[in-house]
Amino acid sequence: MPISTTDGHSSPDRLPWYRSGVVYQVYPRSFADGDGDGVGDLPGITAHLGHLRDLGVDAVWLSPFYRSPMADFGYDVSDHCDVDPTFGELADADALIAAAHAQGTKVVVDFVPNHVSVEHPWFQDALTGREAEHRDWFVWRDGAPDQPPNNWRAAFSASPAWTYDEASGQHYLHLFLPEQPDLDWNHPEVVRAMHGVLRFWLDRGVDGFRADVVYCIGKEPALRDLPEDLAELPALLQDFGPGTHEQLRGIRTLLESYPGDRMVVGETVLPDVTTMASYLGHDDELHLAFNFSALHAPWRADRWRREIEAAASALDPIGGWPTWTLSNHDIPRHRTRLGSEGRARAAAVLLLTLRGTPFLYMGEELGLSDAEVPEERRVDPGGRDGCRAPLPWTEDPEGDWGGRAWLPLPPDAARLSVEAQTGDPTSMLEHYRRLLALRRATPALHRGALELLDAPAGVLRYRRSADEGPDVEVAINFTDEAIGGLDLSRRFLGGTALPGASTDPAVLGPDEARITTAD
Ligand code: TEU
Repeated sequence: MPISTTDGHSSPDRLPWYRSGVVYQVYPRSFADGDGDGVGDLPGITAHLGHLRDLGVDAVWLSPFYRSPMADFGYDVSDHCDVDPTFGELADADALIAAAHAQGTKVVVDFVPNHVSVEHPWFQDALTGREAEHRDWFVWRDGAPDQPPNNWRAAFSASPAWTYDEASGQHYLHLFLPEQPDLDWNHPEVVRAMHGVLRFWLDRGVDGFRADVVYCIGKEPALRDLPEDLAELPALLQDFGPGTHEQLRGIRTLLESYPGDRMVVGETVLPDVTTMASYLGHDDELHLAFNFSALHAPWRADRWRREIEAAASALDPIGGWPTWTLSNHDIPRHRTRLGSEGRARAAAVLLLTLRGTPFLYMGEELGLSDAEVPEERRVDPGGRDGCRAPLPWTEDPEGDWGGRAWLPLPPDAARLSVEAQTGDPTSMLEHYRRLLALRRATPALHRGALELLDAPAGVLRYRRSADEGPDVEVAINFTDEAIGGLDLSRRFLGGTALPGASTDPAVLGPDEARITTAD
């Protein structure tokens, strides 16, 4: 059954980078420490850009490095147009962008449109009273101190999404922490100011944005009570409706006024891919949207087959392009969720051979698991410290972090360090490098159509084909038992087996994934 027959663009030779490429997410606190204070920083990232080049990714997405009191580790921004001293200074951001571009790596920065920090001057002004210039930039409603204006509850707690301000006798809305007041995008000055933030970074040369919970910005002023299951977490799974679409069109127009393929990918934590796809509009809203349905799919061949079909049927009719992610800074790493290295290797083959843009999360190429974080060292209000552990670069990983890393290192850090894995063909790192090189060299893989093929239970099979280069077939065994009765006799291109290893053309071993060619 051919399910995706076009690459969505008339000229296959010129797919924009964000369709043909692979994006690598960096969480700046934990990528690399340039000054030995135990916390990652921008000079650390710049010094390690060679890792991204050697890995073979096309773009880096940087989680927030802006000025912030760090109540939500940077997702509470107090100055969008400056670098937090923890991470360096503005000149370090410029240097990072220049160095990335010099090696051909695109730069995507985080854009946090839904809320700011309580310490942002806009909110500080709003707190001065009902007549303040920036008062209406936020969402204020009347109500008795113990009577929140509606039934919405904030993320990371079961508490109301409202905090009462005694001085003015009103509540302000925060879908996340009380330290993250929501902006009111119904106010034209907010739109202008936030467009100014986009311009600031576009003018500094960034290639795109990852827009944090961007589907939340179009809230209707009525702010009606929600059914109980949605009220529990209105920031998630809530389709806020028409206001957001209008704002996204404005953002898209702004990006298109700049030369080059500037891109916005939305963090769309929505109930299904059809709702997710609606935020691409008619190719006039987001360029890409994260597929959280697939991110949360269990490791089963039939479930992944369904995710592939669902993404194609939601996106193909509108010319949208899929994205695939297995890990990020908000959920346990897939190596931890899947429970074995063998499965993580098969998952890498899946991620890097599907039709769509893969987003890697730093450290997955090392096969890192979540760190065990003892109670007394936990710092994130959302309980997400484990996946944010610092990366091991050398066989002295503690030393990479000045002997005082801000979080415990992941298990087995020395053995899984970049230094220890480099050049070892059996390592996860070399597995990722081989897969990324194959993907880049093979048009069928980075831009071709995808056709699902029949396969025995437990196996997922698909064919990728483009108008140039060989067709490629992928077969993945999602189980930990060998599965026979297959015909995989064609030329071995890659997979979980080592290059040169002998493979049985009729059998996929436990957790085996195999890429073969048609010729
Ligand atoms: O995440 C939004 C979001 O959906 C997360 O809250 C996620 O579902 C949750 O962490 C699961 O435990 C974005 C950012 O990625 C996250 O780091 C921020 O905390 C959040 O927005 C607020 O800006």
